[in-house]
Amino acid sequence: MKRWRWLVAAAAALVAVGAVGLGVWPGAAALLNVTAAKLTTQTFTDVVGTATLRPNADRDGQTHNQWTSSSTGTPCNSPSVQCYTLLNDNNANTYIFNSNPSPSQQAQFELDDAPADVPASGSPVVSVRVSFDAKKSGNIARTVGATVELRLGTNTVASASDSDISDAGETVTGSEVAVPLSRTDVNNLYVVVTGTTSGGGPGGPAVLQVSSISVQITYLK
Ligand SMILES: [Ca+2]
Ligand SMILES: [Ca+2]
Ligand SMILES: [Ca+2]
Repeated sequence: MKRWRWLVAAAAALVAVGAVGLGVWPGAAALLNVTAAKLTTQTFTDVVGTATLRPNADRDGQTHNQWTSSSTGTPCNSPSVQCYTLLNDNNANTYIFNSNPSPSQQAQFELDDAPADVPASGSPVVSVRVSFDAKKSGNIARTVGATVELRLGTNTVASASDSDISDAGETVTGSEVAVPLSRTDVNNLYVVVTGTTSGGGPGGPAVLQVSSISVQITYLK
């Protein structure tokens, strides 16, 4: 009985990855052939793996980025301020924030490397999905938006975005994107956080808070 549940779950995961791949990625046919071949030779539970990558280092060095640490109240680009720790601690009360955010004000973070069971050859990672938690504070009569882009070099691989972040706080999850990535590609992924401000009215600036960032990867073992 237990074994059948594993089989059904594994088959569903493969169909999901394949369906996304067919729509977006030209190599989807090859992927489906590879997964079909694995199905005949491997245990079903070994075919697909998932992992969550979280920020593990500040990336923007001394760049003037206008983002501030909630724990120290100092700019993320100040020496010795480690803003990434606020984004991977599973604590909504710790965050980076930007008063009156605009798209030119980026905060960048490195991500965890691929887990040990991601194969070292080929392009085992087949899809990625970006999520983050954000909240609006300050002058909530204004509208703030937030975007987290997943980048490899100068290319944006995937993103999550919401043009109207609520003052109650919300989780923003991007689309699952089918993309072939090598293990080295995964190790080099990083995220870029930006915001927008629109609307007006009296009062001070609106504040965008980002308290968590995660990237889910799906790979073939
Ligand atoms: Ca946090
Ligand atoms: Ca929203
Ligand atoms: Ca990395």
